[in-house]
Amino acid sequence: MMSHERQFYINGEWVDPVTPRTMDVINPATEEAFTQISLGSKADVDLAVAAARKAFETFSQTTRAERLDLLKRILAAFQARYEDIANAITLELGAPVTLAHKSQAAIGVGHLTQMISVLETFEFEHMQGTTLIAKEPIGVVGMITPWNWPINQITCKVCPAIAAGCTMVLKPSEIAPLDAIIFAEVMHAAGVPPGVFNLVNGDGPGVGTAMSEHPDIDMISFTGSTRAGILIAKAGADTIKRMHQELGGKSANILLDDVDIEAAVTTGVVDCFQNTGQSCNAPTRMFVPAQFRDVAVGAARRAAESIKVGAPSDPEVYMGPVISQLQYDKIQAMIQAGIDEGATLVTGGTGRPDGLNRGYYVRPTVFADVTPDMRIAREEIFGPVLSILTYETPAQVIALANDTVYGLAAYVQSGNRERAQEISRKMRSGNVYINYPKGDLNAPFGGYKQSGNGREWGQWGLEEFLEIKGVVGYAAG
Ligand code: TXE
Repeated sequence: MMSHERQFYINGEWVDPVTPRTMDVINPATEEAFTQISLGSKADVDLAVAAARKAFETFSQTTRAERLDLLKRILAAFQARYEDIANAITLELGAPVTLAHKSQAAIGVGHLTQMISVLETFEFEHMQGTTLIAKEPIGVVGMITPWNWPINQITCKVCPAIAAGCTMVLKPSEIAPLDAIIFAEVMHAAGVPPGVFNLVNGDGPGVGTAMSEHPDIDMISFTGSTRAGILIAKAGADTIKRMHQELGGKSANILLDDVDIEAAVTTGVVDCFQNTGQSCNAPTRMFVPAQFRDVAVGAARRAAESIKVGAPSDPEVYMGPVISQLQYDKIQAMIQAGIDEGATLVTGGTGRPDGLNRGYYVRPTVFADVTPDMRIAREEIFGPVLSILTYETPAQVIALANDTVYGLAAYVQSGNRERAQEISRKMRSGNVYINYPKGDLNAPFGGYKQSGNGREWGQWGLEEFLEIKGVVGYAAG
């Protein structure tokens, strides 16, 4: 194993925690601890923030060319450790090797590449008459990230922060911290100046709260549960920090009556169960025209039953275990709630899939005849559980899709692009995906309503890390 697992990366060096405290890291496929990390405290956060504050003095003054060069070096160093990062994500998250290599690690390269191209042409300042409008780095950023797409969430915060000229302290999820430790090694290998990037491992109440309250942190960029997002916002309120938050979701997938139902349902199921259903924008509420209910249910059953569930080391496996005992129990309770509330269990259900008695494996589960008031239609489950609802008219499905406290993503499937476009404009969500498109890393990513504040990815992500200054009278009038 790596030698840095029990250390933190502060001011360009690997250091021991101020007060030793360790936690086991569990492999969700075996339920066994395979290593330990250190959990930090406020004292470690103070050291990291002081280093970041000091480094900001010089890093904020670097040129675009210098930061471009740095991002290119980070990209090269990341590619050199690509296999290690993918393997770490398989070990700690239980992500199947194919997903870990082709999606989880790949998106890190995607964000780095995208940010290099954004930074090449981004306009940091312009004149508005005689007034200068200048966009400047916000300062020291605290980054708190979750475990479900760990390197995605780290890189989509770190890349724009570097591009902006910010310095940072990262606290990754304590249950999937290894990829972040390797990422810190990548930053070191790339020659990131001391103090620009710092890593402190720890839990939410300890390190997370210390960061949220810290008077020398100018902004928190957080991805995780709405529950933690509320606590972080409250803890940060006294210091008027900027709060960027990417929180939960309960995304609708609207199938219009002009679509190939069989195909649209099949892709909807496969997308919903990607990463074992542990994605904030998973299309978990599938809306089908009432007349196609039976066709849709049949297609969903076939799609769910053909998904290969098993050991993450098997390249043929699509669905590995969920991350933890806690998530496993939560998902089991939600499946039971669906049964108790009278939804039709189409396939799956509680308990482990046949033959998988060890590891946090969940059965790919589809419910039909779900009504909008049921818990499985309202709450984020974060597991492989799909709810199928029916509707009669386009106006009704728009209202149903928007009837949620969340507003992260919506999906629309139609044979008629104009109809899909019209619906996309009526969705109260930060993202809409029409006809299962290829991803766009320069599209803004983030939520309306209780799914969060602010946007990530590409130029939109970069804007988040900038203050705007107006210098009136900059030019002679
Ligand atoms: O997330 P937490 P959990 C949702 C999903 C899932 C649920 C629980 O519904 O079932 O969250 O997952 C840090 N102050 N999402 O409990 O607790 C924590 O240490 C500061 C949605 O694992 O939100 C970790 O680094 N920080 C999601 C990070 O927050 C705190 C991704 C996320 O952990 C904190 C993951 C506190 N008080 C889960 N409490 C998405 N939006 O993609 C926790 N943390």
